[in-house]
Amino acid sequence: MAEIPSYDVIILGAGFSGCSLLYHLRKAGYNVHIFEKAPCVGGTWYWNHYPGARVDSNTPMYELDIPEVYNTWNWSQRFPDWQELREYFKHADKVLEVSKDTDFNTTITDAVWDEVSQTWTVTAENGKQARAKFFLACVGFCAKNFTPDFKGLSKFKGEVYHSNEWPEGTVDLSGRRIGLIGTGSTGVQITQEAGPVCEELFVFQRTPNLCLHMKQEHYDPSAPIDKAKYEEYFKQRITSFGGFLFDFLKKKAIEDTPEEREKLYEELYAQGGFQFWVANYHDVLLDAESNKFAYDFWQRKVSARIMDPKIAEILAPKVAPHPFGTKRPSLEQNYYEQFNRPNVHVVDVNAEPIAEFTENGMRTSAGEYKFDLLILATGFDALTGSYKHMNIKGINGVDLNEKWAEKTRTYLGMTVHDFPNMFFTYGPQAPTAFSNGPSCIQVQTKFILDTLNHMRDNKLTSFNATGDAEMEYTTQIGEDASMSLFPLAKSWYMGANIPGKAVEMLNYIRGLPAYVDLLDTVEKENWKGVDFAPVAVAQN
Ligand code: NA7
Repeated sequence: MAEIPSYDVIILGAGFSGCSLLYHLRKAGYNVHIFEKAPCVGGTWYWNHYPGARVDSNTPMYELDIPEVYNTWNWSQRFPDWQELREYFKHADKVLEVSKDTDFNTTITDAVWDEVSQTWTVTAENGKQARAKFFLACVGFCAKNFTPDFKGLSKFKGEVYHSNEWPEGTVDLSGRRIGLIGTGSTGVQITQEAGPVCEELFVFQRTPNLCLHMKQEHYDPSAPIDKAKYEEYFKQRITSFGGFLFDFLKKKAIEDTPEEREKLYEELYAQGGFQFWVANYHDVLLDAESNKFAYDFWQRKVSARIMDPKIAEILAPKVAPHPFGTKRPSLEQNYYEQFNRPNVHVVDVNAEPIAEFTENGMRTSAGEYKFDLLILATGFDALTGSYKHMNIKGINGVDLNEKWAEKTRTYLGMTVHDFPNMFFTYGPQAPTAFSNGPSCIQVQTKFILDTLNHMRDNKLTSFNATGDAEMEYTTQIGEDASMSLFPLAKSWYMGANIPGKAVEMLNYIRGLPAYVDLLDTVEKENWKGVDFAPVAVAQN
């Protein structure tokens, strides 16, 4: 075998997870190397820079729990935009020297486990190879774009961009005639930017987004901040369901009078952010009646902001399109007001389905809409899709994507049976979609570090989650979902946004504290569900 660089740990991706793991593993004495497709550190915030791109998790909770980074960084916004997030990652890189141990512009296509040497070999598109004992896939949960198979799309003569492949530099939206497909958080953010400056904007909506008010705040970056409190914040954030400093109430909605509920909803709504979602009554995502109370409040609030009642009925219908919060509610600043402008139109593609694209726009069953810029805010093959461009092969050449084709199976949302010494972070069957990213990553980083240290201390060569543990964990994910309202929405949480993809809960829905307890128990019980014995070489 030709000599190729060899490390203790190879990480794919230099976003929050990659930076967190690099920092902690390096500190523990491991020799770590990152491969990153982008030209710089930043993960999702390198790729997402369409007009208005902004995080929906609030600072200072949306950041790494690394003192060297947070002690030397102050945010200027409660919900930073992509420009500030890119600056943050530049800063993190400078402080942590991530670049020193990273190959940028390098897309790994293959990762193959070798039974004899008990190592992973990764191969990049450019032919570069490397080997390591541990392989950590930190590729993010929204890494594979989704563009629906629209009839005649190639006929369209104007510019076309998927939000996730936005060209560097600005595409000026001023004076443009824009067609925008999709009303997830991306579509909402783009609408807010385009509405005030474009000539005309057609927003093609399939499902209304039940958006919450962002309540943006701007901070004075030079104002003194008590960073001494941060260590406590980071401990506290992993004790709440969503990885924030707020949490669900202990009671059910029905335990309060209508007046008490109204008062609470008003307070939560006024706070802005995700409070109305994950600091609500604890049964809001489990009980249809509790959910309806919340939805009805939301509908009244939002429809009052839209001047035309017909448009209000499309954007905030009296009957909920799905239970509130079972598809991701986005945060908005003035989204609904855009539709009070004469140049901004919502087109309900359920009432008038998309027929085909034309040279000058798109035809629905009701007629042709003309525009010169088409924005596809049509989302991602979320969670499992992030691995689809890679051949990840475990014991006996078993292929990860083939294994997951019919049903996703993991242990702890971080490992897969027969893929020894491999972890993935912030991915399928973890609290990913319901957790503030850096909080979930904080928890997973600790578990990965503890596992590697356990193996080093005990001179163990490889670990492999057992098939039984994987089956039990995966079954539990499905059972939990069936007791909730989530299956009632066609969402990427359930893989239901991608035609042909298995519809199944792809997230751990018990919340971050339960996940922390589970990982602690696994460790205390000597890594229950994991075999550390050397894996047998295939006999056939
Ligand atoms: P999302 O949230 O997946 O939104 C995609 C949008 O595109 C959504 O409104 C979809 O409607 C719409 N869509 C997808 N396919 C079609 C077709 N064929 N016709 C019409 N409309 C379609 O992606 P985002 O980029 O906004 O956000 C992704 C995540 O990034 C976000 O949740 C945050 O966690 C950060 P649908 O709702 O499926 O009816």
